[in-house]
This record gives sequence, structure tokens and C-alpha cells, in this order.
Amino acid sequence: MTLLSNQKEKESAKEEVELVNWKEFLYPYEQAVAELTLKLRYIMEEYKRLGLYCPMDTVLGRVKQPSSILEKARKKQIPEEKIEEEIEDIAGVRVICQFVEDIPKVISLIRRRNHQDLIILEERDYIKNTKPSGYRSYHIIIRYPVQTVAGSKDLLAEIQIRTLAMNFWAVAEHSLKYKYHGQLPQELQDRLVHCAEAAFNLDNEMSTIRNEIMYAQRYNKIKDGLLADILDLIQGLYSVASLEEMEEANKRLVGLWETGSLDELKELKADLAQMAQVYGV
Ligand code: 0O2
Repeated sequence: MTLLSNQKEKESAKEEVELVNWKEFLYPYEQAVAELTLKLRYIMEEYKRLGLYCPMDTVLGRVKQPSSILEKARKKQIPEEKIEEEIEDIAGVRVICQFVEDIPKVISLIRRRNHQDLIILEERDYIKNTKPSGYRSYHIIIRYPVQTVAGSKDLLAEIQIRTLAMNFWAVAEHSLKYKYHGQLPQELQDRLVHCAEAAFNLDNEMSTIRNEIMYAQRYNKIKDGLLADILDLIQGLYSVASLEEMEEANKRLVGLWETGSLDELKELKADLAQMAQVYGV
């Protein structure tokens, strides 16, 4: 009984040590992912604040699971002590773009940081050189320093840049590969290649109407901003302006809400701003 519980205690202590080691090992990678995603999201925010079209639609990050790291190490025959140097995507960041044309812009954004806060080690263009599976994406492998309690630590990280369509395909294929333990039936592989071609065609089709879509998105953003400003002004005027003035302002707003042009909305905003000035709001 004592022996058995000692044994159990030893085993659980060993498990705990291993768990703690993984946690410690992955902690700087979590930091790298958090920093890199934050930096890219700030760039997105800056584009938005400047009222410019942002080539990045979404920025995601993840740290590879220990089981997945060990599986990759086993497949590539990487000894445990070489995992850090040889597995490049323990820290992974994914930038998803709306259009293929946005990808070179994101690549330039990252290249501009080369030797600033990161070092580019390698670029892999799986868009030009589509993988036999049908996988398309642009990969940039970087060396990234994180500041830890023990000092500066250089880590490898992988930035994947792809369109929404490429991502849709890759996520679906990844789930299937996981389910079939990497051994997809041939028929499913063929259908996936077919789906990858469809995603490629979708990207090309979307490119043909890219300007219209970009214009519509910009238009909607300006319109939303104007409507928000008008509502703020109306709210501020409610307690000071006359009932007739507020009814008139509301009537104009309702008339413009759905179909009003930007110029008409700008005119209403200017009139309300003038009224607010008169009333000292
Ligand atoms: P996870 O779960 O996303 O982390 P390799 O073993 O050759 O595939 P390698 O040499 O590390 O991988 O580099 P590669 O091929 O440039 O890119 C590795 C990552 O790209 C993969 O990580 C995937 O995220 C993605 N990727 C590469 N090929 C494919 C593919 O055919 N389908 C999908 N869905 N993703 C792919 P992991 O560790 O394989 O997976």
C-alpha cells in the first residue's frame, strides 16, 4: 500500500515536472506570439485611424501544443535538445488578407522590420509554388528576441500570410488531416485539390472587383462615422434646442439614414455643429 502510493506519488511528481518544464519552455514563445500579434494589430489600428485601407484583415497567433511539437520532432527525427533550433513554427502568427494583392503589402511591412525588431531567416512562397496538397500561403521564418527574467532570448517564429480563401481551405484540410492522422484517402485528397483550385479561382474573381469592394468598404466606414457624429450632436442638443429644431433634425436624419449621400450627411452634420456652437454645447 505504502509502496504503491509512493510509486503513484513519484509518477505524478514526474508528470508534474514534465508539465512545468513544458510550461517553462513555451513561456517565451507565448510572449513572442503575444508581442508579434500586438505589433501587427497596432499597424492595423493605425491604418484604420488614418482612414486607409488595411492590407491585413485578421491577425491570429498560437503556440504549438507540446503533443504537436513532439509529433513533428518524431516525424522529422529531431532530437529533443534540437527542438528549439529546428522546429520553426512553435510560435506561429497568421495574417489573413482579403485579397491576393494585399499579400505583397504585408510582406513589405514585415521586411521593413528586418534587423529592427526581428530578423528574417527565410521566405517560402507556397503561393507561386503551391504544395501538391493544394496548400497556398506565404511563410516568413524569423528570429525574434524576447526579454525574459533571465535576459534576452532569441526564438524562431513563423509568420503565415494568406487570403481568406486560402485560409478557409487550409483550416478545413488541416482538420481532415488531423482526423485521418495524416493519411487522407486518395479520393478525399483529389477533392481537396479540386477545392484548392476553387479557392484559387475565388481569389482571382475577387481581385477583379477589388476596387469596387474597397470603395464600398471605405464608403460604409465614412458613412458610419458621419452617422455616429450626427447622433452625438443630436444627443447633445436635445436638452438645449427647441422641440421644433430637434424634430426637424430628426426628420432630416431619418430621410438620409438609408439612402442619403455622403455630401448630404456632411451638410446635416455641419448644420448641427453650427447649432451646437450657437447653443454653446
Ligand atoms: P500546424 O498544426 O499548423 O502547426 P512540413 O512538415 O514540411 O509540413 P515544415 O517543414 O515545418 O513543415 O514547413 P512548412 O511546410 O513550410 O510549413 C509548416 C506549416 O505550414 C504547417 O505546420 C502548417 O501550418 C502549414 N502547412 C504546410 N503545408 C500544409 C498543407 O499541406 N496543409 C495545411 N493545411 N497546412 C500546411 P504544421 O506543423 O504541419 O501544422
